[in-house]
Amino acid sequence: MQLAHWDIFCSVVDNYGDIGLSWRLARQLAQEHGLKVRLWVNELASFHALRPEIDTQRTQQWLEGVEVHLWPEPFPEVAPADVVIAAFGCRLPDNHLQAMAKRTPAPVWINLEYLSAEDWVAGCHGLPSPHPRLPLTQWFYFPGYTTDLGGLLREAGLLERVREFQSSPTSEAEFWLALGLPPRTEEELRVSLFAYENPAVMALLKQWAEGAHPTRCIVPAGRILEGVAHFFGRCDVMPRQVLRRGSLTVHCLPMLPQDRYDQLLWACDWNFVRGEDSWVRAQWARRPMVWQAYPQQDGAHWPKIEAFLPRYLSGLPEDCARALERLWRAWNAGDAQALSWPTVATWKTCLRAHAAYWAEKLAGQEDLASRLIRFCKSKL
Ligand code: TRH
Repeated sequence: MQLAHWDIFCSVVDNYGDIGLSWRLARQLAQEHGLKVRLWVNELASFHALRPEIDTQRTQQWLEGVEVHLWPEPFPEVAPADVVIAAFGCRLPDNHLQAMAKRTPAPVWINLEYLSAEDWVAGCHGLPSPHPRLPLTQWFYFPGYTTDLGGLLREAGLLERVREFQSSPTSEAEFWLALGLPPRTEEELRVSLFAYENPAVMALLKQWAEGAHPTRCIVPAGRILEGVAHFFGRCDVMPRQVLRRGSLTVHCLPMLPQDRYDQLLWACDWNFVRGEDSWVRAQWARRPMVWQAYPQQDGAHWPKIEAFLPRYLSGLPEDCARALERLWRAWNAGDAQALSWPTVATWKTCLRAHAAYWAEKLAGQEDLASRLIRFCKSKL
């Protein structure tokens, strides 16, 4: 088979998105396309947080058909694969680049970039970047929302599984039970909260606490927990702790295995997500979401928000779109004054229908893994 062997290199800098995405891609290439995939990761602790089956003491192991390697330093002499993916522009070991250059034919070398809805991305997707010294070309590959870009990660049958889960009261009830949460009541709102530190979290929790309807907020372990603890007058909170104030109940959970976290997004009425991978997953979840972009010091994340908002809001009634936009902006700016949950909450039904429409519309496009394979074949 052409291009049967793939290497994915992932350098975990901080957070979970890099390994979260690399893992999903590796698994999909192996399971759905029958490819032999090696995933090289420079540290296994983050991977273990998403996939507890990963043994952090082992330098080589198998998971769901993917050969997972701790990316050692120095890098051993390893025969390069047919396709080499440097996830998010990570730097490949020099000796491996040299081995790639000696190989005939040279591997198709991909720089898998971050997702952005900005216009400039279309001009860069698919561009070559020749190595300054070696006879090798790296290709820029940008995920994206339009057919001229690299697509979004989506496993086969994903939307069908989401729809089935959401239309089955038994699946949902079993899910909550397994998490140790009570069954949902008719009037209750369930929200998942995954976010970076955010000064506006106090205002958000206060608005839920003062709301007319009960809100149950599920918070997997992470950077927002300290703010949640402060709201309840505590220094910290423990996984499994349940906190109550007014109409609000908060369930603090340990970090969930990735597939289970995906289901949490399917099961909640609203999802607060961040970064890249949970943001994409929230879009597949067919439920309204609030996205916190990965904050960058120079404000480089704002153009990403500005580019995505009009795309996502298109088709919504004007007042509804503006209410959601204000909430997203306030959340990303950490602006407690500007944050108005009650205004957005009045649009609940409309926003839910829109989220389902958005997911179905996106799913009409070819997924990232299939497009990437076609792209690599075209570079042979
Ligand atoms: O962890 P993140 O903040 O990652 C970010 C982004 O990838 C960003 O682009 C990058 O530049 C920056 O890190 C350094 O958010 P993200 O992308 O949503 O990744 C989180 C992963 O964690 C995702 O795969 C879902 C997974 N997850 C679980 O498996 N269990 C959980 O309980 C939670 C909350 C998340």
